[in-house]
Amino acid sequence: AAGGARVVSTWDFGVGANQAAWKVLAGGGSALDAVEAGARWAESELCNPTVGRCGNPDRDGVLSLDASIMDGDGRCGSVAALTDILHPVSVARKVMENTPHVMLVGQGAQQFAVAQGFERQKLLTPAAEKAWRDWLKTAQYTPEINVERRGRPGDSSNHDTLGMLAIDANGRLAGACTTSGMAWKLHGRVGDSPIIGAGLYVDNEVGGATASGVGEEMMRNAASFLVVELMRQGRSPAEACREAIARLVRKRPEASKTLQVCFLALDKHGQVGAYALHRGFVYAVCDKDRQDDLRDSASVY
Ligand code: SD4
Repeated sequence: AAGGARVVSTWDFGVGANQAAWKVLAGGGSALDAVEAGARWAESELCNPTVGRCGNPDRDGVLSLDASIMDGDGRCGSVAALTDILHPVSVARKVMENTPHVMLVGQGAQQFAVAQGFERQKLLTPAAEKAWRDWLKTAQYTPEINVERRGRPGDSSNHDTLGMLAIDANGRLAGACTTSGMAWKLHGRVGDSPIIGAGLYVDNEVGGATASGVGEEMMRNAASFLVVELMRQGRSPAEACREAIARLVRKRPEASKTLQVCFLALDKHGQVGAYALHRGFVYAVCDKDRQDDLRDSASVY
């Protein structure tokens, strides 16, 4: 049933997320259901300091989650600065399906989630709270390149924001993005992940793109939209990602030396491409031939 279905995800924990999504695709399910399942896997996984319940909090010690979901037909939904709800991606899907809106934030998003049957629960883990207390000793906000990839002490796996794109057996595309954002961000800060066009964009006519890294850079450039539009003009997914990164470097040559930005794209034919500012970005590809393919992205630096 899976045919030409394929799912791709950011970072090495994308392998596990892809496998959760693949169960849906292999059963003939939709790309939309697949990316939701994959993102939910990442949100529950223990222990990822940049996604879901294990995420690091903001500088006030509050764990606030951002997520988005988009179908290739243009439907989309997102939540930002959501607290105490385990599955932001599923709340984003409810925003898409059960409201006339695209995005809900903060208290309103939580209120909506509870009204939709999601349970409120305390999410901040003792490890994240300890990391925050350690951070408070210096309280310096200087995002390090790929810092999340190193995971926590004693945690051998590497993680970061999950961006996922899928194409199903019927050639329909969908994407999802879920994150706890930049650790130690200002309370109320929203990143690119829940912003349609910045952290995620999908169009059945062309393909989809998603991003990871310092979200402010993607938001300045409507970056995922840019990658999709470059593909629309004929670039391959890899070329489109590379050109979007090149534009970022041209605009902010100094900042781009110290910040990480990573793009991942999938076109409507199932072709995959990626590009990053700095070395270290990896992405996972899963289809009927191979379910645990992990690839290194090319980069500028
Ligand atoms: C953000 N892009 O909130 C996300 C964070 C990320 O590794 O990808 N972190 O800016």
